[in-house]
Amino acid sequence: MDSLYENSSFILRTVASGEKCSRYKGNTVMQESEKEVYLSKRTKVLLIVFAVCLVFALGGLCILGILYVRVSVLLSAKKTNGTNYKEEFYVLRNQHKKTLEKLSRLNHSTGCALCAVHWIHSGGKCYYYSTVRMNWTQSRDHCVTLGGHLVIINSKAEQDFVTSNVEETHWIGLNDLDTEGHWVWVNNQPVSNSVEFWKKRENDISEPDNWTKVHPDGEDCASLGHPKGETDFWMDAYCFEEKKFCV
Ligand SMILES: *[C@@H]1O[C@H](CO)[C@@H](O)[C@H](O)[C@H]1NC(C)=O
Ligand SMILES: *[C@@H]1O[C@H](CO)[C@@H](O)[C@H](O)[C@H]1NC(C)=O
Ligand SMILES: *[C@@H]1O[C@H](CO)[C@@H](O)[C@H](O)[C@H]1NC(C)=O
Ligand SMILES: *[C@@H]1O[C@H](CO)[C@@H](O)[C@H](O)[C@H]1NC(C)=O
Ligand SMILES: [Ca+2]
Ligand SMILES: [Ca+2]
Repeated sequence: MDSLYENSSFILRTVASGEKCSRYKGNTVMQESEKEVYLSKRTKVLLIVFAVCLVFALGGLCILGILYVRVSVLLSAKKTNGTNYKEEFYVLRNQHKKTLEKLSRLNHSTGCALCAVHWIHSGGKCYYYSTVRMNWTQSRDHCVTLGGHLVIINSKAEQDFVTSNVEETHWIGLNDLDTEGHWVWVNNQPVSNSVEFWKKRENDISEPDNWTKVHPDGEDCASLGHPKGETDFWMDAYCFEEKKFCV
């Protein structure tokens, strides 16, 4: 009995332990199925997240594509615009160059005036005859403010042109203020022996005569003619005299 009891208890115990075991086994089975459910849920979530990401990525790509197309359209428009302006610029620059060449040819060949208003064109130079009278230094300085200088006569043609337009004595850009008897132009060039138009007198002293009868300092400034008489030759005169002038 005792042993039976013992046995039975053992059986019971084994049953109990078996139960435990089976319960345990059942537990593990349940856990595994839960795991499966859990895993599939996770997969679903992951899939959804992935899908959402995909949608977003596709949307982004679409937007990028649209932007790219727009920008490339704008860029190509600008490019054609730019090349158009470039071509236009080259055409205009060419025209400008040709016009300048034509002008310069006109300037040198014909006597076509390209001088400011009230200035007279001759031989590629512009001349201006003053309407006011000033002493020589004033005249010289005034010419500079007009953008020129007192006239410098370099040829017979120029002498003829300049004197053809004057009816009274005018200052020219010639003086011997620095060194008596050494006549220089306002550009510091000395008078050429071959190009000078001093008044010559057959039986009397020729110009420049440094006349001292009116003023003891003598005459140091050159003019066309004198206050009474011809104007187509040079004479030295008193620098303080007021005369018209050519520029
Ligand atoms: C060129 O540019 C001008 C000024 O930016 C604009 O008005 C014009 O529409 C453009 N032309 C083309 C063909 O893009
Ligand atoms: C024409 O000649 C004048 C006088 O020499 C000069 O000042 C002017 O610049 C010239 N004009 C052209 C277009 O060459
Ligand atoms: C001109 O006159 C001045 C003043 O009398 C005198 O100093 C000078 O030597 C004269 N020049 C000539 C070339 O006679
Ligand atoms: C010329 O005139 C100015 C202004 O009236 C005067 O200051 C200057 O001394 C004069 N020069 C001569 C050489 O007379
Ligand atoms: Ca003199
Ligand atoms: Ca004189």
